[in-house]
Amino acid sequence: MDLAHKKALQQLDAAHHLHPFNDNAALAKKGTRILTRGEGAYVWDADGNKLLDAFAGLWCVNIGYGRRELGEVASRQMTELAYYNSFFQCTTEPTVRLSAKLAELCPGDLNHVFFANSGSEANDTILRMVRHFWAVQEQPQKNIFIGRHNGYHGSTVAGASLGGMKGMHKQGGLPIPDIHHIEPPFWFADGGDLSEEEYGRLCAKRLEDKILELGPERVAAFIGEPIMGAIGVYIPPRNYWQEIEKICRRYDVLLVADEVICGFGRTGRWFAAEYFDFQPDIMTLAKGITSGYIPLGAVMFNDRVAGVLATRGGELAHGYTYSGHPVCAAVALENIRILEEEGIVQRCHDEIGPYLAERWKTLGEHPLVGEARIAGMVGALELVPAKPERRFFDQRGVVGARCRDIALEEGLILRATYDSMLLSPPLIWTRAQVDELVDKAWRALERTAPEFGIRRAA
Ligand code: PXG
Repeated sequence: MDLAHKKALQQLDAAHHLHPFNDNAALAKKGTRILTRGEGAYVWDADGNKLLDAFAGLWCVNIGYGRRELGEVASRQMTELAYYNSFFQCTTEPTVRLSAKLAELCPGDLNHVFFANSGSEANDTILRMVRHFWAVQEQPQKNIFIGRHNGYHGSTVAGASLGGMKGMHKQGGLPIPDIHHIEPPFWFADGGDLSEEEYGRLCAKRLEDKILELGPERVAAFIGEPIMGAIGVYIPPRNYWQEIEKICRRYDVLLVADEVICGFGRTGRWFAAEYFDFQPDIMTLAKGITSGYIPLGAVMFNDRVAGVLATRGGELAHGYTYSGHPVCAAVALENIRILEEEGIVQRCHDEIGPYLAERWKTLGEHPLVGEARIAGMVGALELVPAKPERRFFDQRGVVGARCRDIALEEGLILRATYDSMLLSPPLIWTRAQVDELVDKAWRALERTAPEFGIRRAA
């Protein structure tokens, strides 16, 4: 793209487009980065830079960029039947097929689906569906959701309320009533000298304490990301989710796993519920369900919830124009076909995941890195001022942002949350791309460290 064309687009963007989660005044001055093309593991920007995308867009491009098959099925479906709704007792073939496919893929008896267009909408659906589930069983007071501080469940009113991002709560009068939060597991900051198992039990106990404080007859559901993504890839102790599951069963609290980031292979298993070996009653899906090629979200729910809704629920007064959109469903089916037939999830589990983990951990040897954590194909580097102390920089986020910018100059897209450098690549990476990541990330660390008075490795 020539410079004049790029500048013209940037000016129009600055004049007319409010970007999500952005300081828009600063962005307008600097000029938006315009992406023009994607192929496999790489994207290109308007200046012609080829960038290794270690973040899969926004945790979503699981099969990588540029798979023509997805465009082809979308085109075919748009030509055949571009749209029909699933209201009015109607449906379409791709939507039916996707429902059955999801029921087959999801663990246990998560055999039922409600379609939305995003993870946020799916979580809004869950809030209403769960409260309705208890209300029709003569327990309308059992309406409290417990989430976690710093959790992320989307940007809609319910999604942002279920999430525990303080900055989001400040805007728009959130959280809405009857949503509470507990501290999440984050061993690096909070684990002290506890063993992984002790720490896992302690963190799960926070849920039990909160349920008892509120009264089990008031608590409808607990919602959490199996691995917390946006806040910085917090990977819980191995036993955490099993302990959480026991507590939910003990007090008859529904267990909701928000698998928007973790689903569709991110951990080397189809779902993180399998990675951590627990069984949710409800699951939120989005992102990897279509590898981000087209918007789609879904709520998976189990036979128990479905049974109550079917026998006592009456009409669920809830639905989106595009619930079960046939084009989105066709694209999701094709995405899942590729993941299955090309053995992509299995390969992450058996081969590329372990290789990525081994190489990612070597970055932990850098003086700027306090912890290199990873689970399957999702990880983080925690940048610290004084290794081996597990302590943050006084002003959080400055070093991380600088490291991210330098990585970009090196041709690598990493995301920074505060001073955690986040990794979530497409699942189709080769060993050569893992090596390229580690080389570029190491160079970024080497260039970042001295700017903040921290020594280089070499
Ligand atoms: N749940 C989880 C766990 C998510 O990560 C959502 C729900 C909401 O999905 P939608 O499709 O409505 O965006 C998400 C989304 C970030 C970032 O900065 C993360 C997300 C979205 C935007 C930014 O890491 N995750």
